[in-house]
Amino acid sequence: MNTRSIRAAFVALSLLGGTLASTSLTPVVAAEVTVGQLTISGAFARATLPNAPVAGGFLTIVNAGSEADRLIAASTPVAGESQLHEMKMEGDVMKMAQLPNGIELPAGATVTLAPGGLHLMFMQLKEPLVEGTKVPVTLTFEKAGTVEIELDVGGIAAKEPAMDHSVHSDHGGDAHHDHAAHMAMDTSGMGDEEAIAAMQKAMFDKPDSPLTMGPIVIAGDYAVSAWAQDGTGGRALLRKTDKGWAIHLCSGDALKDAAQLVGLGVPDAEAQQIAEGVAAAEANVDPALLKQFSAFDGVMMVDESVM
Ligand SMILES: [Cu+2]
Repeated sequence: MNTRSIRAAFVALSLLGGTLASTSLTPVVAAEVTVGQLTISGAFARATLPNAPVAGGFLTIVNAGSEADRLIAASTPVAGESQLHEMKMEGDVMKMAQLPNGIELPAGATVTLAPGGLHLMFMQLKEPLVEGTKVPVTLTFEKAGTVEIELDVGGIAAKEPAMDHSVHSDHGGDAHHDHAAHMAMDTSGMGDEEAIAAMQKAMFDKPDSPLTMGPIVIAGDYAVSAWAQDGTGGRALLRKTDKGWAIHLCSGDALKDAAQLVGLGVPDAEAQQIAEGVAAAEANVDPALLKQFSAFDGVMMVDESVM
């Protein structure tokens, strides 16, 4: 996953941050692991949907040495490829990028890989990450060498390792987490469609660039909603969680295709229902607007973007 920038993703992840901030988790405490002068703690990952293509890993590294070191690689048997990533806000645009030179660990410093900032990125996932399990990861440091750690898999929107209050994501991602606090809204008492529309309006709509919501198609705990704004647009795949509807990912035409929905983790029956529902609902939509719904290029994982 290379650099990708979209305002939509920023807005969407604000929503996740706001509504799923404190998911209850299995009470496990990530073990501390030491290699040379480095201590790694609070290692965790988020549970993923079946067929999710990517997942993130988070941890804290304390360099107690007098020399800088560098995290240069990560690998795990559960993913075809592992990368070191950063995610940061530039204005109101979210950017995620691979760090080809790794992650610098200055002497005496504590470096946190946390939602919203630096993270391990696991791609080509071979199996879903299941809450309550552990994922083995090998970290390679320039000087300290190689070490095996385990990530505790938390809930799908976990923001920190379960029960480990010594680790907080003080740097990385606070911009949108703070933002999220303002954007969190109570949609209890609303119907599903009304709640999704209201929350996307609350997130995206601006006086100088109004949001147009397209059809919203709901199947079980999944929904696809189309939106347009400023001559562009896309579709969002949402999941119903115990905290309400949350945007799982953003894309364009992939989200009107049953096979692609399945590939993105939606169960067969719901994928079929959504594809049929979108086709029916969009049959009457102005072609110019439809074109905007198709404008979103690729797939932006919002769950993983909350990193
Ligand atoms: Cu990433």
